[in-house]
Amino acid sequence: MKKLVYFIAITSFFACGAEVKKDNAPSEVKAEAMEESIEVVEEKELIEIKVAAIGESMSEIAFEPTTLSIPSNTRIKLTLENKSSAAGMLHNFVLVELGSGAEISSAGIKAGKKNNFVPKDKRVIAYTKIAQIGETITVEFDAPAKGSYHYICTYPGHISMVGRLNVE
Ligand SMILES: [Cu+2]
Repeated sequence: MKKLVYFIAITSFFACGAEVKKDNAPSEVKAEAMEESIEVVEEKELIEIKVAAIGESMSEIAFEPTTLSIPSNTRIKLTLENKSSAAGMLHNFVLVELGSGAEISSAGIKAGKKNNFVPKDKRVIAYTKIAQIGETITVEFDAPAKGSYHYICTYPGHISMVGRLNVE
């Protein structure tokens, strides 16, 4: 006679929560790593600058003012207003290294409208997109190092639009 032996396997199902692994080590490590990766953001003074682009003909177009002075180690909030009203008088504001304006302008024409006539060039410090007639555009950027810089309009043909920014 065969003896049938039944093995009764009792499987215990532990409900969720019966044994929650208490191991905080990984999350603590993660928190430390996050703290390390958070950069200390220095609160910089915000300096507001307003620049107008004016003129109804190629001989009139200009920035107003043509000289700006700002303190160093600040954050600049620059507003460009296109005050021209004649058709096609579009402008941008491009802050560049002193003396690089002519090269940036011609490279800007190659960069084309889709790039707001601003080339990818390390001498470009900050810029606005092209402002339509009557449009106001604001950009924010950190003031560059102490020194003098040019601001130009890289819209094709507007090479006469130039100003000087002094960081003091
Ligand atoms: Cu212009």
